[in-house]
Amino acid sequence: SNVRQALLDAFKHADGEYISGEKLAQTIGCSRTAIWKHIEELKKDGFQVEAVRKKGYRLVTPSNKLSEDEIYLGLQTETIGRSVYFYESVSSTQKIAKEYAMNGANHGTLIVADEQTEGRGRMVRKWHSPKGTGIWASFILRPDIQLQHAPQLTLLTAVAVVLAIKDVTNIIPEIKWPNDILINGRKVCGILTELQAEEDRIQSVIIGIGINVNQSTENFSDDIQMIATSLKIELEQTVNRTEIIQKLCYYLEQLLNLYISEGFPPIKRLWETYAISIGKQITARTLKGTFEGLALGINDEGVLLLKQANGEIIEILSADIEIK
Ligand code: BTX
Repeated sequence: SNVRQALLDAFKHADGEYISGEKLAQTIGCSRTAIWKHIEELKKDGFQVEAVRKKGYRLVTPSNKLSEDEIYLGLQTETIGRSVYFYESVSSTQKIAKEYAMNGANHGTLIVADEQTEGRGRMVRKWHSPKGTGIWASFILRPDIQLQHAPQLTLLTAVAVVLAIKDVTNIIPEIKWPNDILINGRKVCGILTELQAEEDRIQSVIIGIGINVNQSTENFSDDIQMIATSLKIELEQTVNRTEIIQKLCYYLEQLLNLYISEGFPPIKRLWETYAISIGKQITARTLKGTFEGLALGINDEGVLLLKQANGEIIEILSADIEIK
């Protein structure tokens, strides 16, 4: 509601200081009883509000719950994330996003869930998405680009994720081509890009992003415990998911604007800044077979160039990469 949003805004501006009920009522333009009622509701929703006689109210910590209100509040964008839909639990945000896209959802629409029961990776792999700990999000984009350029959006998204994590935590993650974001060699985020096209025109691109934020090691299932990490594990403190989502929206919008106006080269340069696989000996497992060689870099299409032992340079469109 409006009062609720105004209240959150006021607390945000107060920056952890007390504000009296009277002042709140005045600024927001409602009764003190209404303020009290809305504060009770915030508490029910997991916000920690402290009330002290003669001082007033204070938001102790931003809640670590996700909500449409909170995401919307600190958003610094014009399109990305402006329409945001939050779900407590879904099968997969990709599936929901596809339904929204088919029903005409705007460019920039964001679907976020607190839990996914059937989170997916590439090639029908599973994506572990336990409740209350990560960011399980899908963005609907409607970029005016050619079909064959769509993989560039995965690389663009990887850069946006890196910058968002860097801003909030000061950790600088690394990108492993094409879609893994690693910290200390372990996967903190995966990106899944799916297209809906008619002939060679893109109807929509659904970009799925899974970021491990507040998991502890025990929260990871046995099969991924050795390969996965979370921001909390790396930083040794809880990280606010809403802030990461807001930054992610911000950088996605900035980078998309840059991409639309100047093409892929500036995105490629940024991507290369954070990429780890380049210049290394790698093994690439593709649907067509396994290839080994030196990763030379990516070309202007975002395709990985691999120099084999015999000197032949091959293009890798999609693969799982192992760095030696
Ligand atoms: P991927 O195929 O590159 O990676 C999948 C592999 O990563 C799995 O086989 C497993 O080994 C490992 N893995 C699974 N869960 C995790 C995890 N939480 N952290 C680290 N490693 C893990 C990557 O695919 C693309 C993932 C996209 C996920 C988002 S979440 C929102 C959206 N909805 C949805 O269903 N998928 C996307």
